[in-house]
Amino acid sequence: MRTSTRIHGLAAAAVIAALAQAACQSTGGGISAHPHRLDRPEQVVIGADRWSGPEDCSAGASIRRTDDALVVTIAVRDDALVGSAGDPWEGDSVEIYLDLRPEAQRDGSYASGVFQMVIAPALAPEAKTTYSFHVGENAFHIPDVRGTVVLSALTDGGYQVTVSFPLEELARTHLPLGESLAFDIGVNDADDAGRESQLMLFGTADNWTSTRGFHSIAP
Ligand SMILES: [Ca+2]
Ligand SMILES: [Ca+2]
Repeated sequence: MRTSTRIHGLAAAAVIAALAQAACQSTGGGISAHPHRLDRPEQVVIGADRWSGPEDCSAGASIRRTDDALVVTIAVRDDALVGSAGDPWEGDSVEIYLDLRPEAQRDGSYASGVFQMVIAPALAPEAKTTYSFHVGENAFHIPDVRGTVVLSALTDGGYQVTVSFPLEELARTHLPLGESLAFDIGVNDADDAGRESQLMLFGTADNWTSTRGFHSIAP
């Protein structure tokens, strides 16, 4: 039984990896292929005076549920790709915010069922995509959602990130995905050294400590 369970788990992981790979390749980094856009001045929540327009930094994002996973794809346009040796949000990177609590329990706080993920794309052939999970200011770093597949690829004029969370592990680590969830997407832009600006799809620069700006959808 044990062996069979493990094989089933590995097979599911392989399917999720294949889905993430397909999502990463299918859109080719095109922002316009995605329903959610980060390209308006009012979405610049950090460094408004340093953001020079969509060609400086903008993004398109989609979030969808498959049989086994919650898949988030973010295509970023950025005129200069710069990583960070320190905190990942100080370099070019994206942020995913998820609140899996039932709607009636979404009170703005970071509690069980809420987390943030920061993903820094691989900017050189030998580099690795790096990511970390965070939750609010009281418990800064939390365990990974096991089996999460994180891919990044350089595109014409930017990069693309695809993250596939296995539903089974989301439920084990946080809460089961219900009919709706609240989410947000952020993009950090460094063009020289350190973050110059941050765009947020729905919320504010306080997203890391308050869920009030998240947006509810039925994925
Ligand atoms: Ca830029
Ligand atoms: Ca940049």
